[in-house]
Amino acid sequence: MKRCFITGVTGQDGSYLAELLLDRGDEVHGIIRRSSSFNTWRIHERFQNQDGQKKFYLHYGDLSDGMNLVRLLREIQPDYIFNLAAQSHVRISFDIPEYTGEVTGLSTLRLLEAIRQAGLADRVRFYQASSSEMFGSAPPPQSEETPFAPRSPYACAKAFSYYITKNYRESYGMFATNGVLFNHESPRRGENFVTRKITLNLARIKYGLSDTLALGNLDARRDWGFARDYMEAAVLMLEHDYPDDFVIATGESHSVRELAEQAARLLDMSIEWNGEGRNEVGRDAKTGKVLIVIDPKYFRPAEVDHLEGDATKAKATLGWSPKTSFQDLIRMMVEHDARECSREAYTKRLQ
Ligand code: NAP
Ligand code: G4F
Repeated sequence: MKRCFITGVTGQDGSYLAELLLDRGDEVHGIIRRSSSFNTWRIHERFQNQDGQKKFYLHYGDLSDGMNLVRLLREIQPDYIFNLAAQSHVRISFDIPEYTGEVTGLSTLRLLEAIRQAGLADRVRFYQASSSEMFGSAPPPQSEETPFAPRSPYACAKAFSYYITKNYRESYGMFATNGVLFNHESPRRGENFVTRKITLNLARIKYGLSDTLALGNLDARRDWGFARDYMEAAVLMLEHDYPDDFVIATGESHSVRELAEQAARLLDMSIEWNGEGRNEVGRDAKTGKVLIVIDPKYFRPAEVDHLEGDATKAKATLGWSPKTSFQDLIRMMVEHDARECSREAYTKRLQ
């Protein structure tokens, strides 16, 4: 049984990771922020009614509060620390660059220092949620050997976190590992990331809950995997004999346009594209109705055009490989969102 400490437990990855660890019989401690709206929906249903077997504990905390982190680590004495907390939205990082640098970058240093202050540097295993966004404009396929070329305040902050994690490994001999994860999605993905935005909003259109979906760059390509598969990799990294840096990816990329077409097909709609640039629209081929429009507010000041990872090292060293295909992932998300929208449409009809 391992005692695990997760920052970002209320997020997509944190909720899958907590489940995986609890299912193995581990004890899980997560930090949650006091926020104006209740933000525990991903973990609320799953872990609230503890059955006596599951050891899940939530503590108030914030990555910007170092003293609190030291106190929590002293009290909890974790074996594993997973640092998943971040301002994780790339587009939004251009609006709040300083805040993103503080939370997504500097806070990793704060947590690593808290580990030292709590006297845990010799025994704790630390996982840093690094990101394929750090590769930025570097051409695909990207692997552990690819030099970083970050294109956003978010990616720059993640690069700082990556290097400081490596630095604490080299300077203090800490077991500190970077998981450099390519995009991973699920029905629990935040609604303003492009996969979920598409599956949810096309389902809303299908059930008459909205009219159109506004998107930005349709031609960006991403390597999209399933979040739970990727959290399995995070656990394997901390169970490995030594700390290191690992790329986690499917090795396959698709454009935003292909993603929208695939999601629409699963909802029995077929998209036909007309026009160019900002005037391009996606119409329902059967009815001619406009389903998708372009809104420049979703363009980024600097875009990452093509991410496609090479996870050969993780496969060879950790024995990890993705279990879920792109098609199955999008199907899972569309089915989830269609169910939710159908229920909402039914309730509206009754009112
Ligand atoms: P997410 O759903 O946006 O979750 C982010 C988490 O960080 C939330 O639990 C959030 O808490 C927490 N958080 C934000 N600021 C905090 C602060 N100041 N103090 C404490 N907690 C704070 O992100 P995700 O998709 O699960 O990703 C997890 C991590 O992996 C992130 O670091 C992300 O940058 C990185 N990553 C993600 C991907 C991906 O494709 N998903 C790929 C590579 C790397 P609240 O609920 O209170 O907001
Ligand atoms: O879904 P996205 O916002 O994800 P992005 O920027 O790749 O970042 C995600 O993956 C990273 C790993 O590489 C994580 F580190 C990060 O935390 C986050 O989880 O956008 C994907 C692509 C972009 O090229 C974007 O320009 O989709 C394009 N896009 C087109 N229309 C859109 C939209 N993105 C969003 N969010 N919303 C749109 O309307």
